[in-house]
Amino acid sequence: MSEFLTIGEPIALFGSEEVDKSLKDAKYFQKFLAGAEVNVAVGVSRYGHSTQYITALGEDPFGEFIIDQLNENNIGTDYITQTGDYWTAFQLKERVSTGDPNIYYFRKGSAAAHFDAAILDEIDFSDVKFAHLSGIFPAISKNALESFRYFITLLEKNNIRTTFDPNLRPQLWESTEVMVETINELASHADIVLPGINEGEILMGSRDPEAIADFYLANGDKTQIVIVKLGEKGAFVKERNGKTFTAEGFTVEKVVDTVGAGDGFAAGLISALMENKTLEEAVVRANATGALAVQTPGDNDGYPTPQELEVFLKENQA
Ligand code: KDG
Repeated sequence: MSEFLTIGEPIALFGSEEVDKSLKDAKYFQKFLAGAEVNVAVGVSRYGHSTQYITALGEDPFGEFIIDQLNENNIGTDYITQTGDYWTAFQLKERVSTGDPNIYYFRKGSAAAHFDAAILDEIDFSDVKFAHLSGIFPAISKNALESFRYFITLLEKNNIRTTFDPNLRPQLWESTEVMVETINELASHADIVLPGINEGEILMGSRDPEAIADFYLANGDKTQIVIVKLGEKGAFVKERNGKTFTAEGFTVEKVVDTVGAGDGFAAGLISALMENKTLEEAVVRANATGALAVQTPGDNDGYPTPQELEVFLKENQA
């Protein structure tokens, strides 16, 4: 029994320790737990909430590494299956001094791509307050997409509140058209949709945050809130009742790695809403978690505990 659930593909990440060196020349790497949805689970768990992470892993060293990492982060593994037939995914990441790093995936045909949806029927939804969904898991295989759709029907049947982050990964989809159509259809099932401003442009053709929000409010009757992530500028929020606000981002002195900031944003938002904070407070926590995330080399190693968040807000809030 857990307050929070998510489904995804976890990845063993090897991040280069050498700044601005291509992977061809880099020699030294650090190993981390990665994967957009598992990042969110790490963030929510670090804020003190019980979580379960749903996936399939290989019976291999990376699968074992991921189980160890989930245990260390207090993330439940009740709905994880392991198979000797397929490998656990991994990825290599360059380190850059500015902008987003290049990432190379080794995930095609992975254990998660062969996820067996039968495990979804074993989920105990009784204490679940929130589920987080992202556009990555449904992109990794046709089987994962079908399992994802089935998971959505179970969430709807059990009246579970959901967030959906499009997390566009064009290299995982057969075409941009299929990606856009599928992501927007999946988004229509979410209570809260969390597009980034660049993603909004690809998904509905505008960089105007309010136009993006209006698009997702019209896209699905179920959607009550759209939060457009504006990077270091913070986030624009629009609710179904027409209320809008912008929450300013936090200034970060040194950005080490931008990957994982969006997942940290989701973790901050979800954890705060589970604690019955107001939407405004939740978006401040979301921005703060994203700002802390970019100051460390892994995806999720910068996500704070409640005490660390308090210190950060004290030092950084006007
Ligand atoms: O959001 C972070 C993810 O991009 C990273 O951890 C790897 O899940 C991943 C992906 O598919 O990009």
